[in-house]
Amino acid sequence: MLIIDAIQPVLTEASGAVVALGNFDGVHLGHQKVLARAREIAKLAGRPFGVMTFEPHPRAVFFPEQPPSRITPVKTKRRVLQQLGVEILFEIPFTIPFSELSADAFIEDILLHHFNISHAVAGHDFVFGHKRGGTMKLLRAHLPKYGVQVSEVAPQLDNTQAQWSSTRIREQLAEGEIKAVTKALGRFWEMEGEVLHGDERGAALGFPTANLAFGHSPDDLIRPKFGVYAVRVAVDGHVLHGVANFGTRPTVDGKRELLEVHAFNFSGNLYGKQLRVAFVDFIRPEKAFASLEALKAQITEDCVAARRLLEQIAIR
Ligand code: RBF
Ligand code: MG
Repeated sequence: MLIIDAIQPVLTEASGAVVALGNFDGVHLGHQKVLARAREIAKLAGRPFGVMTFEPHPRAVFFPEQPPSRITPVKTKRRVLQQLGVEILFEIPFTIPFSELSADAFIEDILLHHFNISHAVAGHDFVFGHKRGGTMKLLRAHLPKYGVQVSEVAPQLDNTQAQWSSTRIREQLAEGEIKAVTKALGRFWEMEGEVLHGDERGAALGFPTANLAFGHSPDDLIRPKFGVYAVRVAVDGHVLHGVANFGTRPTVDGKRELLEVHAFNFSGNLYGKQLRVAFVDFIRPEKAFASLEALKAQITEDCVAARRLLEQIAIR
């Protein structure tokens, strides 16, 4: 996958692409329909399959005081797009000055002049340009004059007739509704990062953990509900099963948010490694225990619950 992260005339290999347009945070099933359509059109036309998106997420630029809300950080989004067969990723740097570009200028300067697309594909509700003034209708009014086609993808509904939505996925993560999130994404939601040096207290408790911390800039990863989860951990190309706590550890007077992962049947050292932690199911909310003994007893039960939940996944 070729990543173009500047607004400049593209090289021949990226020219004439069939391009899906959108933010695609989460790359959920609704997004995947738009991507599948673009891929199909590209294949039939013998053109490159492209995606155009904006980085950082526009809401991080417009509302920097809001808490982090990314479902898929840029690294995850790129990986998922690549797995979906995307050949050219047009990753437009999103800034306030860029946001002031009119919808007409976006069409003429960016889509036509710089990126020279051959076909635009987007969801019915895609909007772009200054004050969200550009719509699918505007694309249809202008692009065909230049021989560029426009395809609109109808709303994709789940089994409750609701539209797949990034906003709803954010709410579900905040509520610990992991099954619903998995369904909407068509894969497990993940937190990923480098393992920190811990305080070894977990090992003293009998449950050594690998700990990940997450930043607080506006474009950082969204925080799921504080609590305990059954997880699958990818590290060094291996997959481990485990249990994880996301929260501040009120029992030991923790302050900052951490994801603490206890992997089953594993005794190696994970410090400094890159971990991808897939959330399989929610077990219980985090809480303050009266003693470390009480916490330890609860973690023992959490492990039993996690193993059972992970076994169910394995046989399906
Ligand atoms: N800490 C809490 O204060 N409350 C909890 O409910 C809690 N649950 C945990 C569940 C699991 C499966 C794990 C691995 C840790 C949990 N912790 C919890 C964090 C625990 O306090 C921490 O791992 C040790 O203090 C070592 O830092
Ligand atoms: Mg949408």
